[in-house]
Amino acid sequence: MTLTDCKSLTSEESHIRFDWKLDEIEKILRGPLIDLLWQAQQVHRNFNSEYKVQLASLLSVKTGGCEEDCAYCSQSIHNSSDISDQTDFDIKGVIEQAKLAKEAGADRFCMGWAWREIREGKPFESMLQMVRGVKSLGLEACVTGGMLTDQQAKRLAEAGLNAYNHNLDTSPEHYEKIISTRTYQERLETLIRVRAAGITICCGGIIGMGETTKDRASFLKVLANMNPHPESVPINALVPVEGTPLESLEMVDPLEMVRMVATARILMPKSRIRLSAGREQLGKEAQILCLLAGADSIFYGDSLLTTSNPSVKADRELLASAGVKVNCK
Ligand code: SAM
Ligand code: DTB
Ligand code: SF4
Repeated sequence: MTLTDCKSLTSEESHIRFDWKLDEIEKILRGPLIDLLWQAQQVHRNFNSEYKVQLASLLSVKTGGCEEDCAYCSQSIHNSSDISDQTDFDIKGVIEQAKLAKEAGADRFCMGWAWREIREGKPFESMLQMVRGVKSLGLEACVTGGMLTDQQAKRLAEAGLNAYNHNLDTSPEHYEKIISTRTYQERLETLIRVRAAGITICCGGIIGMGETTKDRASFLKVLANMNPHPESVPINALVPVEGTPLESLEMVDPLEMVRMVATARILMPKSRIRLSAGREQLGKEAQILCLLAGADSIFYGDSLLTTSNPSVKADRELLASAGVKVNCK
């Protein structure tokens, strides 16, 4: 498939592939933006019957105090960001937040736990009850909580969990410059456990952490050669947080986000590509270009985990000005 061919996809080209080569991906990622956008749009429309944006709201259930040393993260004990440890075992309170998210129009409710792995006992039992509560509202439920055991994955599946978010964050090559306390291989094994339990995978990463274009291609290669592809792929732009080793990095060029989204769309035609952290810094026009490039999900709600997100009102206006429909069920 060449990027400069402005034609419709043939049936051969419409096959979903799991054997992408690094140089092919790099060529797509670096290609003329105008052709990249065209190609991504064709793939998107060819594989997805309607253009609808999924709205996923986020809530941090356990905030801060995390043992991992992710260089971008405000919640790591290795960093000196001003985030106080806080755990919310108040199941009713969490369900109440989910209800508000649903009333504001969300499809999916994602709950975050800042820790290395899911803890047995009260924390895990509360997590299961939260998942059941979110599901009872008719929302999709997603959890992100680090590593888990096969048994925990099974119990989450039984509670009705739709998706588990566990990011690879960057390329295998760049990874060790960002995190030392957990290996890439451990992340891949967690994803296999989630998949084996019958829960869909939400797996993506961050750009703007000092990686090269080749690193971005290499990161996308790992995702695109998973069979099946992750059902959701969050693409975050680094939000540089004070007190983290990456605090003084500059915000990534918005067009780099457009390129990442478009390439992810071409490689993983049916996955939900979520335009994630960093949207406040992107501006309206770049976000619309990302939608055009095939982003079909956003985090929706005034806050992410510890940083802010565009307001619900601003997002309603954005989606209306782009003329896209929301809600996926
Ligand atoms: N502790 C769990 C884990 O790491 O799997 C879940 C929470 S963690 C905060 C979820 C993801 O948020 C990270 O993997 C990373 O991709 C993204 N993230 C965290 N801080 C970020 C930042 N400052 N800018 C952009 N993305 C960020
Ligand atoms: C993902 O890829 N991005 C979300 C979600 N998964 C959990 C988190 C973004 C966090 C941004 C920084 C913060 O708010 O702390
Ligand atoms: Fe912990 Fe997740 Fe933050 Fe890493 S990204 S420090 S694992 S909360």
